[in-house]
Amino acid sequence: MKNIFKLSIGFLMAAVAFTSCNDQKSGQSGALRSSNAEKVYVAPGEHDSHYAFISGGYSGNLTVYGLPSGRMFKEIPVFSQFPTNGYGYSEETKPMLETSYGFIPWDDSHHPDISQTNGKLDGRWIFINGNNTPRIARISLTSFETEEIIEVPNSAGNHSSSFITENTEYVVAGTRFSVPIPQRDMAIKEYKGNFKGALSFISVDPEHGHMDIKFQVLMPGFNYDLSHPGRGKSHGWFFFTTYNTEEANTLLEVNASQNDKDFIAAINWKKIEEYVNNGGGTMMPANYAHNVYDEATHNATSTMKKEVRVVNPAEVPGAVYLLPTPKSPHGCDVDPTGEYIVGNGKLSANLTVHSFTKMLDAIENKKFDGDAYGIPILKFEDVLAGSVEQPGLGPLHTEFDGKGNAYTTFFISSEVVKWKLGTWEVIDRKPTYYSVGHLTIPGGNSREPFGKYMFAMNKITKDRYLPTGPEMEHSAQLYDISGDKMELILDFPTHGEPHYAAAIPAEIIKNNSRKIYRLAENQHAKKATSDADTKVVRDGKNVHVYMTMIRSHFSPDNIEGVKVGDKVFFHITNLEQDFDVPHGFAMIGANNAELLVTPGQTRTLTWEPKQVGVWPFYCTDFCSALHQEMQGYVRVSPANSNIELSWGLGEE
Ligand code: RUQ
Ligand code: CUA
Repeated sequence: MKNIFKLSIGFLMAAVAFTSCNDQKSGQSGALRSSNAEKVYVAPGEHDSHYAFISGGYSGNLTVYGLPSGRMFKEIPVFSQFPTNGYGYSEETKPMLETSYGFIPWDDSHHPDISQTNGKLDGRWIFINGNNTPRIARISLTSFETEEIIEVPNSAGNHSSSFITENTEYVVAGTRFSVPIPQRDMAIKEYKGNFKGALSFISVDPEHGHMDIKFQVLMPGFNYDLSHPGRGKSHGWFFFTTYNTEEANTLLEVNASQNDKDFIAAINWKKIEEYVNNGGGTMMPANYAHNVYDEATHNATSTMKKEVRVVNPAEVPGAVYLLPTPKSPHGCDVDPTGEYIVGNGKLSANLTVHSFTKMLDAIENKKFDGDAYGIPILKFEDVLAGSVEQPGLGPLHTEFDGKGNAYTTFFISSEVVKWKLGTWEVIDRKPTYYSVGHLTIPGGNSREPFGKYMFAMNKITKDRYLPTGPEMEHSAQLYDISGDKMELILDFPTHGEPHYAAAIPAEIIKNNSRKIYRLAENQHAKKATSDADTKVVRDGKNVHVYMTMIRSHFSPDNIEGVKVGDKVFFHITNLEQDFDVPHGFAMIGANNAELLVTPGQTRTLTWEPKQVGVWPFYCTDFCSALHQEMQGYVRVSPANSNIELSWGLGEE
């Protein structure tokens, strides 16, 4: 009684304190207002209105959240092995992580982007870049599985990626580090003038989504930081921010901050595409992996590609221009109309906005200010649309709400600032906790944003949550942006380091979500689609087990005749044809991970028994009342034993 009393008094006092605070500065404390709690409350059993796909950064993966609840639904493995379901461990998925450097079990993923048709999110696929070992992945938004990964040659630090054009003609990947192209042994201090930056245009097959590098533009040796497609009137162009136009190779924090202005590189990809379609460009020897997962065979294959088409900008006059942009710009964002190109100069006091119309005019009238390696530099004043004066410190990224407003994050002053396109006036600012990087508005990178929610992804968490040792998960903050002022309505933790995120209304995706794989359509060469198909076959030292799983047994569940030194391949098919009934498989002493096999799917785990004995396996996913009974044994005999292979289920 007493405690309840104390609690309610405390609550009242807090409520009073926050209300008065709100009156004074319409502030950050809004999160505690009960009307805000209602805004994010999704009652048990109800669904969220939006999906958010948040990059996992150094987890290498992609996480799926619901908005407005901030609940995490799934982690989709992309560039990293994922013991939770065996991705990158099973024989079927290992080829997804092949590269020209061999098998790579990890990457650093940054910028997810959802496929578009006519500049609108179509919800078919989501693309994301591997930053460290340059790769682009395509993930199906039907199965929520990674279906394809293509390595990007001639690239290093694949950061100005992966952004797509408005009909998903291309997914574009730009290099952060310039490097010798082709790679060769040379002195680092000879960087300037010799290294190059490759901007890769990867075509996407409109029906199946298959990726192919159409061409790479070999640019001067700057750092290409971020990029965005033109849209609407500027469709056909692509814009990249650059820094280190000084081409320094050491102590970049000083040496790459010398120039008053770096550039936004504007690439007329339509023009280059036409040139390439007419046979332009040069085929250059290369070596890069192209990994494709086939949903019908449940298998991935990896192919090494041996050449890539490169284009020198000098070969295609009128295709590449440089727009001077103050000081080491990071984000490069294009508004929904395609008219404004926002460059966020990290060290600049103002935000610079270029005009696409003025850019075309400056090109037409040759308003140049010299060139860099033959690429015309447009006159700053002649392309400038306007600037937002002193909006904050350390601008990073900008998104749009489709109502004529832009929202920019400021890392140093830890805030999101809302400003008006065209008048450049600041309308609102709200703090973020703390040191915000990217922000996302559903569809905020398309012609039709859904300007109801915005969330900020912060780099530093500190006291926002209960402490969890020296490392805290990063935090996101959700704002209601439907009114004039932004209102903070929720804090939620994220996983890894979210760089960008892509979000979309749930209706566009949820009805297409796959429920099962049809057994009748399973084309896996080693499937067993009924207990009658199960068998164990010896091929020299390789033993192939064709196994099935169904509530609540494996077939076979007893296997004898395996020997030390054998390599056992468990090819396991889940016979369930019911939504959300995976079974797991784990084998004692296996040097990899479990398998989580979804209904109708076949997966293979390799096990190399090292010790004589009788060794159990079991189902890892609590699938039924008799889940604990879902188990079996493999008898392992000495290498020289002559025990014949035998297997069975239900034999006494
Ligand atoms: S970055 S926090 Cu990798 Cu997109 Cu700007
Ligand atoms: Cu199958 Cu537990």
